[in-house]
Amino acid sequence: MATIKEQIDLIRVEIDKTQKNKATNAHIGKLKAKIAQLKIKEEKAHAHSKASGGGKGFEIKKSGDATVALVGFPSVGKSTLISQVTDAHSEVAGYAFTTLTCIPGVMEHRGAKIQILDLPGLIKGAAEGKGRGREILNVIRSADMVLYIVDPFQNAHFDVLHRELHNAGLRLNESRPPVFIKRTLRGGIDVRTTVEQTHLSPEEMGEIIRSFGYTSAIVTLRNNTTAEQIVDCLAENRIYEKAVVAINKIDIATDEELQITRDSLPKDWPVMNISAFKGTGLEELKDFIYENLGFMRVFLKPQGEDADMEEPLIVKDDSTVRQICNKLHRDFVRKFRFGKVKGPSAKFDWQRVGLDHLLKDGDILTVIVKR
Ligand SMILES: Nc1nc2c(ncn2[C@@H]2O[C@H](COP(=O)(O)OP(=O)(O)OP(=O)(O)O)[C@@H](O)[C@H]2O)c(=O)[nH]1
Ligand SMILES: [Mg+2]
Repeated sequence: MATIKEQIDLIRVEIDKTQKNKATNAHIGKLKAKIAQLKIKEEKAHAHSKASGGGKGFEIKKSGDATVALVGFPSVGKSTLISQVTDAHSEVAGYAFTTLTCIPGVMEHRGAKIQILDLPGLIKGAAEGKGRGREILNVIRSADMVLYIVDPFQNAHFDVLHRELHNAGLRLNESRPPVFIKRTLRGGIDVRTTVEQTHLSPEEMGEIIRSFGYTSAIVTLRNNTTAEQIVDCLAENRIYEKAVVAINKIDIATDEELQITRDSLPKDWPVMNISAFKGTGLEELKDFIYENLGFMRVFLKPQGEDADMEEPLIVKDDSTVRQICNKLHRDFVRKFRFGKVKGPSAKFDWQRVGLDHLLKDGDILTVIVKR
């Protein structure tokens, strides 16, 4: 009997051998659904062996306003970088696998405290637990953003890594597919769509959905949906995360080598060039990280006092008054009466707002709570 991993590998080989076109889309979808199920089985088996004394995860305490995970092959310069931009010191050396555990550091920039995690060079097979891969992947999954470090002399590695993260359920710079599946008691698989479906027929969708144990469900589709998107919606371990890339070692790469590396990366991803060793581009990198994390500043004005214009609260740029309240004090949401806002999100100065009011960068906020 083949192990779960061998079964998954066999299916992957079959997917790779299958020509990708309209006629094979449903077949590939079924194979991917099968992989998703085998992985759920594998995770369960692993959790079981862990409970009986298996491997231990990296103990990482999240801190600061956001967490960024450094991801890259061995020797691309991850530790060199973290030692330059944070207060942490991580050993640097010219051989692979210098870093064996997760080393956290804090980078302070524009009022935000950003936790950066140095990780061992992730390698192929990590999703199956190779080279502490499972622990590394768990740290990446819980981060707010991935910062890929790419070495221009081994740029083929990006694809290998990216695929590894994809196999582990990480969807980087992708949005959650607009697919909604609701289990019902009877009626079979009822597909309702607002756009024309060219990838799969309703029967083919039904087959994938039934393979996840549903007999009746209402499926609502708002885009031309692929088999993989349906599987992503049904598999529970998908994580949608932001990712950016820094091409390192520009001090020893030619313009041509840098261009080739850039061309090997996804066209619409944020990318910049640095030399961690020489310190080139590192201030720009801090801005780049800050901006891609999507932060904004909210200034607080306690009732009857002046606003604190020195130390804004650093929050995600889609935050509402509720999120600010949660950050200030655990009782604030329960005791909330109303907020008052002056600034870009207010229609006029000191507009009265509720918990669901969306704030904007530079707002000044007063929160009024019940006594
Ligand atoms: N020329 C040059 N060398 C660099 C640069 N950044 C790192 N290096 C060198 O690359 C080698 C590996 O650097 P590390 O920072 O240890 O790499 P790592 O990614 O942490 O490697 P692992 O911990 O093994 O995964 C060291 O010899 C560094 O001095 C750079 O910007 N330019
Ligand atoms: Mg290292």
